[in-house]
Amino acid sequence: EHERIWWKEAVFYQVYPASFCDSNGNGWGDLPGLFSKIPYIASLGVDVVWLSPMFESPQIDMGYDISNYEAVNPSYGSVADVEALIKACHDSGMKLILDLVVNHTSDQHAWFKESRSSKENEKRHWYFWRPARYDEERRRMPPSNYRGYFAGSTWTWDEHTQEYYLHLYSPSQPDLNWESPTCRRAIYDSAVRFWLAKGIDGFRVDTVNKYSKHISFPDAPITDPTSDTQPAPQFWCNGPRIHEFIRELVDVMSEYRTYDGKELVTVGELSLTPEPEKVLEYVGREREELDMVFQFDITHLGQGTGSGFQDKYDFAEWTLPDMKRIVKKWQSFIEGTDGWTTVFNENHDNGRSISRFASDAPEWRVQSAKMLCLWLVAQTGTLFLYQGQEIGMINAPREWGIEDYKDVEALNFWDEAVKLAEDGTDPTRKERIMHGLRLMARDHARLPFQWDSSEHAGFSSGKPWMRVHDLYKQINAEAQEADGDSVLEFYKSMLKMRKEHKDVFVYGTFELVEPEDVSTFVFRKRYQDKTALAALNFTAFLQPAPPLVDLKLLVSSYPKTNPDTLQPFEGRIYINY
Ligand code: TEU
Repeated sequence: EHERIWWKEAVFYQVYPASFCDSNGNGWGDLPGLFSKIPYIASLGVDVVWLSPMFESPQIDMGYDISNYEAVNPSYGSVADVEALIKACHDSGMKLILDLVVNHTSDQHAWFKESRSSKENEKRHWYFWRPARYDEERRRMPPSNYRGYFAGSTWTWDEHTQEYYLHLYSPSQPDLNWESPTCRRAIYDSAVRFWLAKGIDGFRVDTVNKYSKHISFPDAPITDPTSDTQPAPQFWCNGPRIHEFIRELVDVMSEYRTYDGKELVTVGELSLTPEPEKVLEYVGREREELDMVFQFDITHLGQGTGSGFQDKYDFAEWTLPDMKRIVKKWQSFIEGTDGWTTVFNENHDNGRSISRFASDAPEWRVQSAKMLCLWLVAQTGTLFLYQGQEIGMINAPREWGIEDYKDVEALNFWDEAVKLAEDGTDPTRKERIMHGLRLMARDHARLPFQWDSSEHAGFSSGKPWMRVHDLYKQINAEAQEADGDSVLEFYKSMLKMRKEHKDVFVYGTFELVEPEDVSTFVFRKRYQDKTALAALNFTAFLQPAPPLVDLKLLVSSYPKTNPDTLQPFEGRIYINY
């Protein structure tokens, strides 16, 4: 029996500010734009808004490269706009959490500018600086052979002080050195206390398992002989002091409360950690670390795993039983443990779920959206939605070329593929990576929100920073608000239904029916004597419906159902009470 806590039952809604709503026509979403849409978000049945970074930033990684934690990027607005937003959320009965990005700063942050100014600077050790190595021919080499997330080495040479600095992401995102107590104190005061004192209700904690590293930075074994960099998460992920650091951070947070007097909520981003026992170390209640984490097995479906994450965009076929095993693994995670789990299939770092997991073909995309909605609402754990998911937004059209993609990660993988194809190392790589990007690039989630059928989808009166989807006249919020059969109205009523039946949906135990069936995903939820059965057709063909004993239909994603047959991409839920 899991303790009942408000955030377990809450629905979270992620806003990516650049792409949500632009109030001043400069083509960038902004905080006044978001402010104007608070009634819309509240009308969905959302409890907590998670706002992705709106801090001062040169925007090399869309704000995950912060140059000042205590300022808002001018393109988004001001600190006063955040204060107004906090109040607007609270007045609508919603909480607001911000992104806490403290594994790294921007190279434009004053801390890094000082750190790089000289070896004697007092902030030198706030980042990881290491001398070069030299090969037999006296050629300069980085301190270790690590590959970073965005293709390329994790080390960049600094001419001025003649040393390398570490960055797991782009060279403009140097990693902070959490080993330094003065650095940690500065992080707490600037990134954490500054915003908690303004009344936010918690944090989504970026890259939460990378603050502690093996700081001798040994070379990684060579798993990809074609590359001079190698995946090395064992040396910079889940490091030896990670739990000590998180506990210290959480202690700072516990000085504060939510606006209605409850405990703050934290959700950590836990990449590269597939082991349930390791995840439990972060979220077990008795550990007093994080409330919950995003574990990413589900969004890895389709990502290539070959020799490490350099194959992320080299699409790998997957089957429905693979998806079921992943869902089962994280649904049963809470059984017999004091940990909690999260339910999601989209965020700003992934392609749209309809395009990846079901079908975005014109004849099936609405049904796919509703079926995936049932997949989400019937699962145990805290539910997270990403902006636009509730209107069934889909990936950018296949015809778009690489020039329409903006993300540093997509562009770096593309450049690398071009190089490896042209020098003959991997002749078909370009085509394969483009295929992977069309399905899984982070860009798809960053297309402007489709508000209505007016120019630029009602997102902005000016030219948007990212191209608007060609289909915005067919897929937009305004059209769906007026239509009882729309994806939007379906989401609203399903979020209500989830709460009405929260025993079985939020807290119930999970069991797969026919785990090896490749066409339908059927699962049973139980809570004491209550049972629910979800039956989801993941194909464009008729499929047999599961046999029912003592169950009655609660909802179907189709207006008319046939007891024995699931229609294409139909989803249904039955209950016994
Ligand atoms: O992502 C962290 C991360 O390590 C990956 O899980 C993520 O999939 C990313 O897309 C790399 O492939 C967080 C943010 O969510 C992401 O947007 C940032 O780029 C990253 O941190 C760096 O701050």
